[in-house]
Amino acid sequence: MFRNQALKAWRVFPVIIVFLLQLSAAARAEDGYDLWLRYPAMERGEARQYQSALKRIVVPEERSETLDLAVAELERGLSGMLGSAPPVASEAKRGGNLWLVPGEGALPKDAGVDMDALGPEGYAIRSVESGAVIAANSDAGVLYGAFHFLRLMQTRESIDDLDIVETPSVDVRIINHWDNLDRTVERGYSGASIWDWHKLPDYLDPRYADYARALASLGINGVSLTNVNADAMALTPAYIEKAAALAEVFKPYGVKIYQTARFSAPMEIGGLDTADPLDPAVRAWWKAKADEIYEAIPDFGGFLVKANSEGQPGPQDYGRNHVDGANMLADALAPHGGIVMWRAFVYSDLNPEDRAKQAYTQFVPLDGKFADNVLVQVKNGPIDFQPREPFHPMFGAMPQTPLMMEFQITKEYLGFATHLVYLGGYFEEALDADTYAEGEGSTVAKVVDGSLQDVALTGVAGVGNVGTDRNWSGSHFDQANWYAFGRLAWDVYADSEKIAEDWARMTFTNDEDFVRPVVEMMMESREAAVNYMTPLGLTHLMATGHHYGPGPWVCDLGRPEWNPCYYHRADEEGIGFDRTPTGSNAVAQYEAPVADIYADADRTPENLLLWFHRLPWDYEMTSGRSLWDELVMRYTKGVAQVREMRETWAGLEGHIDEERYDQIADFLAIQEKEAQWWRDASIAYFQSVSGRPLPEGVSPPPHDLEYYKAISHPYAPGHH
Ligand code: BDP
Repeated sequence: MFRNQALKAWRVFPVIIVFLLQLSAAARAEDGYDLWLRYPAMERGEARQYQSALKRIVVPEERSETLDLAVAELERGLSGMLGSAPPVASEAKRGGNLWLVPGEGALPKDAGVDMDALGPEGYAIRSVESGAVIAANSDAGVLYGAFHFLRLMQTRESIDDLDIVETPSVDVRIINHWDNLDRTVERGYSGASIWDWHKLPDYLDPRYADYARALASLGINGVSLTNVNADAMALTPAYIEKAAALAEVFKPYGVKIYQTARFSAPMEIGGLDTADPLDPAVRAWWKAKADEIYEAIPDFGGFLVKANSEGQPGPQDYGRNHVDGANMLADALAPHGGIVMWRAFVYSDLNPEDRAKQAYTQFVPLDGKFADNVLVQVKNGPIDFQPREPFHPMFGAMPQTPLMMEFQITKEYLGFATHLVYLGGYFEEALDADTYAEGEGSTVAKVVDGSLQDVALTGVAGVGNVGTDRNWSGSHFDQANWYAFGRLAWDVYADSEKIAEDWARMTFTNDEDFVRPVVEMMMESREAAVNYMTPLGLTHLMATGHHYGPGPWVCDLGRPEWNPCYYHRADEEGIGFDRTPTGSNAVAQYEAPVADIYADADRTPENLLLWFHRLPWDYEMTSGRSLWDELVMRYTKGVAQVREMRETWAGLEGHIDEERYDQIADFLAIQEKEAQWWRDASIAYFQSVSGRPLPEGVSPPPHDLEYYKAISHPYAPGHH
């Protein structure tokens, strides 16, 4: 008997070891590094429907590195999901072929793909009699198609009867890194910069290729490497060589490298005594610099420039304007096919004009004067990535100038990495806004994709949220914001809820009991943040500098527009910024009827009310409550919404791996604590100015205003 038991133990032992090894591998895999590209095994029944259609991957024998990547991705995805990948072949057989077709030549006869309609980066995925084709005019297009095909399987959609045609809405789909050369990241909340400049060009961190792969999975085709508050050193030969090494890694993924150009670089690294854009020596310096860069990086994308804003140098330092500055750089890049992304985020403390008006005032008169290879990059709203802003009035107002959208993916003003705030709806709200520039239906999306005003060059930029954190984005849910950005940059008309659903399925599980509540929670999360931070159109109430936590009481900083008081203007009479004709008249920068609606408090959407209007505390809201009571209720509601999010999450334990589950649960607890802090501090402050009692049943802040004012976080991240 003893012998028997021993024998059995020996038999069981290896099984246990294998099991433990598998467990630890699974645990290792679920640290978020794999993003939405996880490809976990399907259940056998689920796999069956796909297996029979995937007997071989048919691809030309001679193929580029990019096509190799497409094949490798399919192999990786299919072996992960189905247990094994079909063989790669150069000949099709009777059934079960998945063709990768770069260019018309190799198309099966019955494919019926209109290749002309696909343009340079689009792709088609079509079922044919003996399988399916992924066809594109470029290898990058095939790679995008391969990712799309895998997504169908990842989200358990059918791959029978496919007839998908995808072309990107815009030409330039780019992540703007605000990364400094010392590896700090301005407004970065996910560790250090992923660019290890010190070890470049000789050491290529494997993360670079993993990053490029994730970008390609979304169709993102550009990254600008460094901070818009630029360091001229990035343009020195040593750093050009480093950037060239990165460009080599990114190229097969269809991703171009761009650089930020400090306007005063000719002085700082060129030894000139001016950076005047009309000075021939300055112009010659930039031309030579562009030649030098293209020598090292033949597919270099171009420059991103922040000029004459927040203390950055620019053409106005020499009495010139944005056109003079942008066109000088554009001239230098044009012979190489490069572009300039010239940012419209400009305002000055010396200018008493309402900050929300300054960009429009400076740029709109310059319409039509920019060179063909210049894109003017405009933030979604007229101030600065606030939890809610109206759309930027420049959209639609410069019919002869390509305007590029700039979103912020990193959550500078939305709770950093620990708050769960899904930005898909935020981005969509901006794109869907109707400018009325050419009559009803003139959405921002149509301005951005060039269909409204027929501009030649188009783009969407997102300020990235990627760093050295193992999970890339600082939190698992912040990956969704990167993901949603990419999908909306590809298709500016895409639905942010569908994107959230795809992301949740790919990132976590297809379990409906998980997906449904999670998508719902994501869709509500942004409103929750608006409520506990800046309800009813309030804006920029964050603490000074680092923007972490509330600071509505800050009124005495040197520059007017650094002060939350500048934005909320609360006193015992009322609250809000009058941007109607009786105030700054910023509403006049919008087309009719938008301008008329925003000028009328009764017609302005309540969620933008205090952005455009200064109103008495007893102004009656649609709820029937006074403005004061409504404000308090909104703050309170924001906290309740986060509490509900926490409860939702608590109900999902066991649906996903413990590692990610736990971190998300902990972060939601932080979010609730901080939402409460925002609410209490804001109510304490606004009550100190309004002098009004809290509505019945609402609990007062547990501390007095002085307590909240004294909270300080000098080392909050992302502030450099
Ligand atoms: C603001 C950030 C600041 C950036 C600036 C910009 O606070 O760090 O430099 O935008 O976009 O949101 O240039």
